[in-house]
Amino acid sequence: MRLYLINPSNPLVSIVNVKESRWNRYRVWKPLGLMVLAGMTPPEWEVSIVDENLGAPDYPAMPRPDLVGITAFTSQANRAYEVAAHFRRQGAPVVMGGIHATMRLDEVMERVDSVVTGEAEGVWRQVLEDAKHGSLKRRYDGGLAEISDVPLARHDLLPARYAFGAIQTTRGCPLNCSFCSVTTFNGARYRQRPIPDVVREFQAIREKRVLVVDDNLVGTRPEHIARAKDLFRAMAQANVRKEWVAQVTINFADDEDLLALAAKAGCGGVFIGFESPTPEGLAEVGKKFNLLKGRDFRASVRRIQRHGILVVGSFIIGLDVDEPGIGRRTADAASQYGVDNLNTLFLTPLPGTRLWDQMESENRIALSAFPEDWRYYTLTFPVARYKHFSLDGIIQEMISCDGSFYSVPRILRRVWANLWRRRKPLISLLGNLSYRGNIRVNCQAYTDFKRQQGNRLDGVSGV
Ligand code: B12
Ligand code: SF4
Repeated sequence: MRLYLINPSNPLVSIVNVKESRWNRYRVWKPLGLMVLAGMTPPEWEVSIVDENLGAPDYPAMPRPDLVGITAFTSQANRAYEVAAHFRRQGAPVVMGGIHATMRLDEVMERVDSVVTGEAEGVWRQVLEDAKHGSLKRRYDGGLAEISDVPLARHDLLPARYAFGAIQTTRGCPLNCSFCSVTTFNGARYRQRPIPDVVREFQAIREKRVLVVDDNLVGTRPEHIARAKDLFRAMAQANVRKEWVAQVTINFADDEDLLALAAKAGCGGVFIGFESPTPEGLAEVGKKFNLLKGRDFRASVRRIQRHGILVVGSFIIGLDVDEPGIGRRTADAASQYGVDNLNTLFLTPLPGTRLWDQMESENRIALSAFPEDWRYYTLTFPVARYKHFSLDGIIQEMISCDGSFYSVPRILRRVWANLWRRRKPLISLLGNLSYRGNIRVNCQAYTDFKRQQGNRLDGVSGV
């Protein structure tokens, strides 16, 4: 039995070609969901994972499979449907799962033979059994998996062309920010995989560097933090020898022991969602958590960095409380907090979020010719009607934000500070130059976006 598991590309995101430059290896990330599915697939199935981000293969030249499984974030949905159509024309059954299939069930049902909603651990073997007997059901609902059932992912199946391996140690998030789909999809209960499984899986990863995909590696409550400490101790004890990066909330900074243990276990950098430079912005997205205990962001960031851990800050622009000048204000706040890199995104209504429900009810979703328009739901294009900005206005805010944070004097100041503190100055320089290089690519993307979508968006001038 032959199974293809496919991660479709979005050409607006997958502009990198790994063969062209070794540096591009740092911009493609492994499709862990498919590696987990492969980890649950019985040996009678011959499994191949196709990651189109490494280049789409010549599907017609490949042997006809007995089953095709496709994953997709919303931004990959168009391409997912193209790939599904190809295999269905060949007569191969197609099953789709993942976040988009779960949030847009009816749309996906029309385009594939079977849909798996939710986490797949509880139903995947049944799907394979049914496929083997030609009796696939139209829908399987995995709901939330028993966390101890999450298998070791198949880290051996993808080619050695990625800079980072990938692993997941927890699922779920209680914070339910308005723009985020994680609480709806993975639940509000924070679930932690057994520590021995995680350590064993780290040891099975060949790459030296690893992305921990958890939405919040350390969690928010004392018992979550205690478990994170146990995990880091176990990793250090087992000498896993990986340098890893992870997403955390700002409370990571509040516990010196936690920071020291994380650094000892190999933590090289963290992504933190600051979301907005204003308390009003944090209230709007529902992340007042960031402000608990009278938070001093600069001091928090410095505490993390003192352990040799780089901090990438993420912000959103286009909130209802944002006014002209928000781009510059965000860059200034990020510089003041002292983050090593800044990643700013457009407020984007993603299906299944509270923001989607709100914007849809207020008729504020500007790019809504679905499924075609999903390719713009990358958070790097303005797809909605923003309260205080025209389409051009919000793009200019983004350009001003990136231009200001990644100006040559600011980059030099950051690199100099890292040199002075002996804190990975070369990585800091390369990271900053890579983000600065992206500004040109982004500007070209905005120009193309306005050329292609300009007519449809002419009337978009705020709410
Ligand atoms: C790692 C990650 C990335 C990596 C992607 C690596 C990769 N190629 O997969 C990177 C950094 C590249 C990335 C990029 C983006 N991401 Co992202 N990312 C994540 C993150 C944190 C973890 C995903 C993961 O690996 N989970 C672990 C695996 C095991 O879980 P899973 O993929 O959900 O798979 C399970 C089930 O869904 C199901 N399943 C999945 N696929 C399939 C297929 C079949 C056939 C079946 C049966 C079942 C099945 O089975 C699996 C086991 O239970 C999620 C948050 C989250 N918790 O999901 C956001 C998330 C998926 N990303 C999100 C977004 C918005 C993006 C971006 C658009 C924007 C951005 N800048 O972040 C880009 C777009 C990339 C693109 N190509 O278009 C949103 C997506 C929402 C949506 N509706 O699409 C999420 C949910 C975060 C959020 N804030 O809401 N991301
Ligand atoms: S943005 Fe982060 S903190 Fe907020 S709900 Fe999503 S995963 Fe949780």
